[in-house]
Amino acid sequence: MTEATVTSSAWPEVRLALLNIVGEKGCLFEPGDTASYCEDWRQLRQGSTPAVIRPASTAEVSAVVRLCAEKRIPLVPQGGNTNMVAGATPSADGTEIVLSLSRMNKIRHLDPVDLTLTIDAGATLQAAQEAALAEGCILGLTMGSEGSAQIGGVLSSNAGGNNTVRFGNARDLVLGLEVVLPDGAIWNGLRRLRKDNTGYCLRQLFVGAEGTLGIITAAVLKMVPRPRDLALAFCAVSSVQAALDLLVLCRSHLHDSINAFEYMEGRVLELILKQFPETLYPLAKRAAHYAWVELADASPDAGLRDKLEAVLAEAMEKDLVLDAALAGSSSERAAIWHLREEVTDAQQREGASIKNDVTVPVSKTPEFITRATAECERRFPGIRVMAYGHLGDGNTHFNLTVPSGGDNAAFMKRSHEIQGVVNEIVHQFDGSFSAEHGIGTIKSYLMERWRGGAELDTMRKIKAALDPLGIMNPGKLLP
Ligand code: 2HG
Ligand code: ZN
Repeated sequence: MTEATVTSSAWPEVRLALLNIVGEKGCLFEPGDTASYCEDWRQLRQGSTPAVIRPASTAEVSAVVRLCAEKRIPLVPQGGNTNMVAGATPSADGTEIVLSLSRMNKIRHLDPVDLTLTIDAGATLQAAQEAALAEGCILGLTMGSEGSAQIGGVLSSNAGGNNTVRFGNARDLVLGLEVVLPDGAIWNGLRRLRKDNTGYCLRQLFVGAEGTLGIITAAVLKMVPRPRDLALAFCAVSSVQAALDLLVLCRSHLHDSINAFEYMEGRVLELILKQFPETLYPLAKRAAHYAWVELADASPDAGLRDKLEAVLAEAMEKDLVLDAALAGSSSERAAIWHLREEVTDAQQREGASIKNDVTVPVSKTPEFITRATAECERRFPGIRVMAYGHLGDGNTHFNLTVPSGGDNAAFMKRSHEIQGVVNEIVHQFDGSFSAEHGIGTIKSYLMERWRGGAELDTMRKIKAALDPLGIMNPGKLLP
């Protein structure tokens, strides 16, 4: 049981102790200063906190956690606050302290021979990528929010993104972690080893745990040599199935080079062009379905553009691809990716939207999209299905936008009912209701229904063993 100590008479003493640990610079107490930490960026949850604490070192994090454990004060770790499921938002009752990692943003070590980057949790993903690139390497993780998303949050939510098809999720990049445990102890597992077969894989317990088991303060991430040859095509394809057939064709010729394979329905692209009319559209005609195919190779002489053109020509003969634009320069490449990256903001501007970040086996994606679209349109007249995502991973963002002119609040009130319809279909395809965005506050109600029984029981036992006081990010992940 946690006590709402921050609202009690003990608070002045706690406040002083926090000031002693992190200093004035590390404490925000005024509502005007803490407000932006209290709301998720989608503005779905409005929390409240008496303090945002911003430690500058692992030792400070440890001292803050130790104090909070002693006083039974819940803590909400927060990175760049770009989470899709309100996983870093404090509760509304003002009893939880936000612990922001943003002042811990140093590169600790970078080794181009080991191909490892050791970095503080508060550094942004973009800063990590820039550091890697300066040594001729990259991190195999890229996403629209990388300028703000911080490494601790990226790992805690096991984020995915556009390169997962090649490099896996955030989880697959982690060789080592440093974690402050719920009693304040520091686990230094910052090992730069490719092989380390020594019992339970503790680091993977904290990746995807959404800060409910401890606070990630630093990580060792895998790098790869930077590609010296890249090819990117934006394709109009004849159907979702055609996009999938194109993926299979690309695999059979170019498997090792596929860096990204993304799909988008035509109506999603229309929404982007409506909300961002200045966006470049690189083809002569609009289409009902699109795919992005990116290839990368460490060799400058890989000839990827020619290889991609040859595969696209074959795909055109098979009527899979209707038209395609190949990026001829880095600015064209950026523009083509920009078209994909504007999707989240375009939906946000258009009005209320219910997100379903789902996966089914890759082979079932076309059938899933067709069935789920028909069912949603039948059950919720006027609803606008916005289906797109990481087809190479079977991960569809099956998002649902409010009917044109519809009431945003009334639509959002039906979230659970609408998600219920989608998730029943996901289940029929042996899929998952959360592919890469995690659970947070928004999706925790789904855990009982879809992960109940032995799986949820085991998760609860792990939580109770590591965080018996229940002070780490309460209300997230576990229902
Ligand atoms: C993407 O793939 C992100 O663009 C965001 O995962 C998806 O906004 C979304 O639902
Ligand atoms: Zn995504």
